[in-house]
Amino acid sequence: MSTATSTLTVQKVGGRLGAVISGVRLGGDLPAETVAEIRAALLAHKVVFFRGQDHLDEEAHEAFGRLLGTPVAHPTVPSADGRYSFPIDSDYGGRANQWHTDVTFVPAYPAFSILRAVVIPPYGGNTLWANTATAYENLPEPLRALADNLRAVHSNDYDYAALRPGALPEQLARFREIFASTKFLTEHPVVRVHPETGERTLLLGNFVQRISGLTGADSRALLGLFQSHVERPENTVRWQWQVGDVAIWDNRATQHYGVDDSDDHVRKLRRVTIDGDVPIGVDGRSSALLAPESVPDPAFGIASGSSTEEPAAV
Ligand SMILES: O=C(O)CCC(=O)C(=O)O
Ligand SMILES: [Fe+2]
Repeated sequence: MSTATSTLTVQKVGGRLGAVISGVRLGGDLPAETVAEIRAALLAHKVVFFRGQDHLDEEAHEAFGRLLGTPVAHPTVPSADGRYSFPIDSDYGGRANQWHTDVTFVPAYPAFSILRAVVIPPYGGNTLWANTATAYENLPEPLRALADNLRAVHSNDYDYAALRPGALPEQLARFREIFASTKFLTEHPVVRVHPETGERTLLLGNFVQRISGLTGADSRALLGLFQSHVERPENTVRWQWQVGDVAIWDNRATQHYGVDDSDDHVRKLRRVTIDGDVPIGVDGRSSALLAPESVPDPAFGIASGSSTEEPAAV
């Protein structure tokens, strides 16, 4: 399917999600009408791809991001160069080969991520995305009803060492000292009502530790069950990167997975994340920060007091 709009062409690449947008040079100076078209395509297709955006540097990448919202820093990984742009770099052992939604260990996790390919290996290193709205929609009714009533605890303090048996000691140290320097625990509804489209989405992924109120064994069984519906091949799209590609995903309606199959070849991407709001479940209840009790950075909706949402911190 291809739809021509005033300036852009949007071409679906997967049945459930994914579209290539052509006819646009991304940057901070796009007209509001073009930004509105990109945003509409992004909400409809969940992940959109742009080829040939080699002109973008860190600054222009961020400037384009500002057209979609406010860029946010990672809650625990400090920026080396004072930018919001975050490196996804094979040199740092940075492999994202777990199904996840970005930064769900804080309440108001990012709405969008914008990933730009800088160095791409000669083979492998594709990224997969899954549609968490169709994953929910295609569940049998009794499972949808069950999911609607569950909440789950997400944390950045996941079992990194066990997931990476080959990790070097310095990579494990980096994980502990940086990524998990502040241990966040956030309870989210398992079904999030999308704030812009109203769709119900499954809010899971690798930061989930357990389902609230269940034993570890019951949690694992149910998480495996729901997650298997997210990961079904029909529910995913796969992107083979070229240098200069940009992918933008709706982080509230997708999970993604960076395939770690390019051996020791260098792979470098940069990611800019755009702020999101605190999720709300089908019962109207918001997500809640369980730990830490006070955090300095209000950018993730984790500072209590001034928010109009239900207090996030408990
Ligand atoms: O390396 C990849 O393909 C995915 C990286 C990732 O998870 C992200 O940019 O959020
Ligand atoms: Fe990610």
